[in-house]
Amino acid sequence: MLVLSTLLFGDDLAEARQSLANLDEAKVGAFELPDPLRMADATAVATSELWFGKRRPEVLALFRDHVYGNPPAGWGALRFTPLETKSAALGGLATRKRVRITLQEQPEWAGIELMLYVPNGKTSPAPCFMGLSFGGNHAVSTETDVPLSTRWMRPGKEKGIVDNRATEASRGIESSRWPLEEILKRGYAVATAYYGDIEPDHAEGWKDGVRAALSPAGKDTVWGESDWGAIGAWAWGLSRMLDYLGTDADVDETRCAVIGHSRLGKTSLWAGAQDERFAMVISNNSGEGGAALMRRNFGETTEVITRVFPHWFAPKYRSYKDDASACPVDQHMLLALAAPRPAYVASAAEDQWADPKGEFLAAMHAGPVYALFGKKGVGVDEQPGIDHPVGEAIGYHLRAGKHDVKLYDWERYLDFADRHGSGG
Ligand code: GTR
Repeated sequence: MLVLSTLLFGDDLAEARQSLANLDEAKVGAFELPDPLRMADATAVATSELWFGKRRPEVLALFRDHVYGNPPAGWGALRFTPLETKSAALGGLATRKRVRITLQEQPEWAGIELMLYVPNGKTSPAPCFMGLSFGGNHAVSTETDVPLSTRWMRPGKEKGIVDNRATEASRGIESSRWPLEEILKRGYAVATAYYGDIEPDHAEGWKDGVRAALSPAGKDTVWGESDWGAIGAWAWGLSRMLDYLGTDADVDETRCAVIGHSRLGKTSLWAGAQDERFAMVISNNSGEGGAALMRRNFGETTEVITRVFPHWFAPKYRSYKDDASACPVDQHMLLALAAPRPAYVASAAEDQWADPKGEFLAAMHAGPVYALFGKKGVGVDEQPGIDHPVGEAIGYHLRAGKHDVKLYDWERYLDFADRHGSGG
């Protein structure tokens, strides 16, 4: 253990620790989930009015105080600077725009470079899938005229990164996770940005991100127990991207789904929980700190995630490392914060680290909150088998294969969005 923690860090340490985590269903043990429909003072929540008026704000505040931290009270005016409009992108299928989103009062923060593809030939504003990427816009797109990101990137993890910077070799490396043509042909726009624009993903990354820019003490900030972490910052960035989309006549900002994979799936859930303008919330293999129940001792644990990635969460979250049952929330309540909007949770069969069953159970146990609105959640009470998508207001599937985003996942999300009236 000592060797692991001294020689390895970040993702490498997380991977090495997989061997130490429980991956045996028989050893999970019993646990009791907090009731999303019972107030802290034990009042039962039996109506959607009470949910919205009292319980939802309470649950949101609990997640802020205990897990992801509190966002800043304000950030002043935004500035949207158009960088490019290319009307015949992807062989004429789409118009590509790039826009820089900055804060007028915090010029030291370089801002978010949003890349938007809208399908050509539409007569009405397009619904949109939006999410952050691990490798930058040039990694999402296969178009060689998308400028390389110049920002800090994780070493080793993404291909073509040299000295923490993108190189030509990193073009398109994430394109299999973003099947742009399939999405656009179905009538949806796609909006994306590099997550490191908002905050570089390492323990000191906040000093070069929006958290330092918005903190009165800047780089000298000492974070309090319930202050926001990187996931909170990334989620904040998604909301600022949605602010921009609200000004773009090609996009219908009332039909924007927020999507993310893995740590960015944790982020999309948190963005969708806080910002009700996201019309749909999608978590792809988000695991611990995302869709997976924290009380289930399977795969990654609170102890591991807060040791390896301390900067992702509010410092308080680590206090639950030895006893998740002391935390006043669990992740089914995070999904419930999306209600009554459609939400989707996807797992992968070989991604045991993310605890597929714990992800399904969270989706299932969010159901009672959807029922307050007369909606059915996943509609089943047992995890479905591989490649058997289920669900009504809450979609769920367990894809064959590894931790990744595949075309299979996207086809399910597109069908789900079509079904819920977000159709292109
Ligand atoms: C792992 C981490 C997971 C997940 C993943 C990712 O190292 O343990 O929680 O977030 O990284 O984002 O790829």
